[in-house]
Amino acid sequence: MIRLTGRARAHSNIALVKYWGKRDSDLFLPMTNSLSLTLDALYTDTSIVFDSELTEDTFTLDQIVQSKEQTEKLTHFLDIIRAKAQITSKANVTSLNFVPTAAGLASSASAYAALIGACADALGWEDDHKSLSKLARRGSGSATRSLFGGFVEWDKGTDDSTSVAIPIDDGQWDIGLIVLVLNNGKKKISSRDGMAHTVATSPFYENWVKTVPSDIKQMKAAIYRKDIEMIGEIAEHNALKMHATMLSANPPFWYFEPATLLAMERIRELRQAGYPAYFTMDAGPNVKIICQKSDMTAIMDELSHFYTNDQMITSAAGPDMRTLTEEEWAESLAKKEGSNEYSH
Ligand code: 2P0
Repeated sequence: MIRLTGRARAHSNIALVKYWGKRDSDLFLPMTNSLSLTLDALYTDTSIVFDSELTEDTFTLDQIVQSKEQTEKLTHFLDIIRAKAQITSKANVTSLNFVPTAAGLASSASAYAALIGACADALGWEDDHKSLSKLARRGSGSATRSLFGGFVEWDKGTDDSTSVAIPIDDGQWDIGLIVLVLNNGKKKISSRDGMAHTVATSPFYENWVKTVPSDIKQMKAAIYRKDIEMIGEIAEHNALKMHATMLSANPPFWYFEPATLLAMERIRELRQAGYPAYFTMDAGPNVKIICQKSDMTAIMDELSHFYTNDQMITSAAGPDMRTLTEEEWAESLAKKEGSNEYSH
């Protein structure tokens, strides 16, 4: 019997210049570069055991054994890893999502970044985050960026070996993000389907592709200058451009809900009140506020008329993916079991 065990933690990320569309859906090569901020507050811990005696892969998420269908994507990903490692053993995968109560924010980004970290740990691979980001990409595009902390660019590259994440800045300065949880239900259209439909049918899509390079360039200059107004303005414009490609798809679709639009208005009001605060939205109704870390408490105060404390999750920039010791994994399990503060 051969058993190989590994464990890792990776944090979620929010794109400030979005990834929306693939040019190769098998290799997950994106149409454009994207750029994100990794979040300290949201992460996934994953443990994997490759075991030569197993007959199939199993996947347990937040202490619930997942169905065969729910395990399919994971198996597809593990097949890529097994081929690279030249092994055939099936695996038991256990993941814990650390996302504050009822946030509905579990992300495939932290999931696949933690999984590739755990695989590398189990297989004794050299800890090369860049190479691991390429492999995480094969599980989910946004996972490419979650290998690194702070601000991260995903270079679209020219092929499998060059489509990779690049750390830009550690984000350890006065920038933070508040996630406004407006609806924690499961989204109606997956990002994967939504982006494929947009690429295929939106007449605006080619303009999206044309304008992203300049958003990336300006965003990098803004980060370099730690210019929060400029970061926020580019991020808002970029998010709305992405959502406009969905409104112009045929048939059209959108992730916004009335509460989303209201939140956008309220963030504009925050700006009028003097806070540099900007919004961005992904493939769902929740709104993320980009702001100064030092303003987060005051902004939460202002917004407390409209939202409960549970609906506002504050985060600073998060760290790189890292492996976990056996003790740290045991602590995570205990935290999950013992705490009401976290749920799935
Ligand atoms: C992003 N999103 O850049 C964009 C913005 C959603 C909107 O990456 O098909 O779950 O697994 O590559 O990574 C969500 O897409 O899609 C996403 P796949 P993924 O964060």
